[in-house]
Amino acid sequence: AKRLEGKTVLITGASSGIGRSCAFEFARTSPKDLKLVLTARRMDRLREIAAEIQAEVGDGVKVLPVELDVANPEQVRGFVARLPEEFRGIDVLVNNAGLVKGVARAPEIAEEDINIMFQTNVTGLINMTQAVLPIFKARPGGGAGDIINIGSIAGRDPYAGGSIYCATKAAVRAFTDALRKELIDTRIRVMEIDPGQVETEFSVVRFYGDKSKADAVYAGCDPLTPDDIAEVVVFVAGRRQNVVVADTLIFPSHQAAAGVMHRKQ
Ligand code: NDP
Ligand code: 8X3
Repeated sequence: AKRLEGKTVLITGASSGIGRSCAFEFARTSPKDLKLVLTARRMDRLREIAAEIQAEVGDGVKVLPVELDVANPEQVRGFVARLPEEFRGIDVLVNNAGLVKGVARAPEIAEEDINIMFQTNVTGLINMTQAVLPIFKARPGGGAGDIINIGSIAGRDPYAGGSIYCATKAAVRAFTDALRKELIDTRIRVMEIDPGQVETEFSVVRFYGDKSKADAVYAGCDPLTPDDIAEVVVFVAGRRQNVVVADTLIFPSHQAAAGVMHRKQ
């Protein structure tokens, strides 16, 4: 907890699921002195989450909800400069915003779905990283700060009906690994956390709002909760500065690959 004291943490996609859980987990782990910048498109959700966090942990944590569409490069470009000065010294960037659309096979995938997945999961994550890196690089000794990218088992184990989503997460992995190499002469830690099956709004988004199709994904399974992933995110951010938890893969116990899932009958 001490290692996170005084830090400013920026989370993308904090309005739901893993990002929301990360906000709570950082606040609970470092309730005395922490700043949280929570971003997503849905401001009403972010405001509620900010109020809930504040009610739970009090004034030691300052929470700033900010509307940000990571798929909009212009919004991302101006984002850091628009932050109030007390929130600008970002120490930890959690690149979590992401989504999947549909289960179509390659010939049938809608162009719109291809674009939104790449613009959010890949270009958005890259643009956010570019927006925040100058703050990290300005620190003494070549720079310091944490970039925590949320990848997926889908980036390592591509499956039928997920070609685009899997390709976006493979791209995240390649970008993460290359960036870690580029920043080898700094104290900037570039880390990736790859969840397996987590029950969030992810499948509701995948099935365009059809809750019954989303629920079927988790039928007979005991998926991870977003809090399970948030605990790992906060763990890696809280290690001694010289410790880089570069790469993590997290499954629920019934899962052993993207499509290897034991279901109760
Ligand atoms: P949720 O749908 O619950 O949350 C996704 C978050 O991303 C929301 O807060 C949403 O906010 C935000 N988001 C989506 N598009 C944008 C955008 N253009 N700009 C800003 N924010 C955006 O899903 P999860 O919590 O499961 O997903 C979080 C991450 O975890 C994603 O990167 C996903 O790929 C990854 N992941 C999920 C797994 C799972 O099984 N659930 C497994 C492995 C990885 P809003 O709509 O308000 O903008
Ligand atoms: C989410 C996991 O396997 O449903 O990234 O695509 S999967």
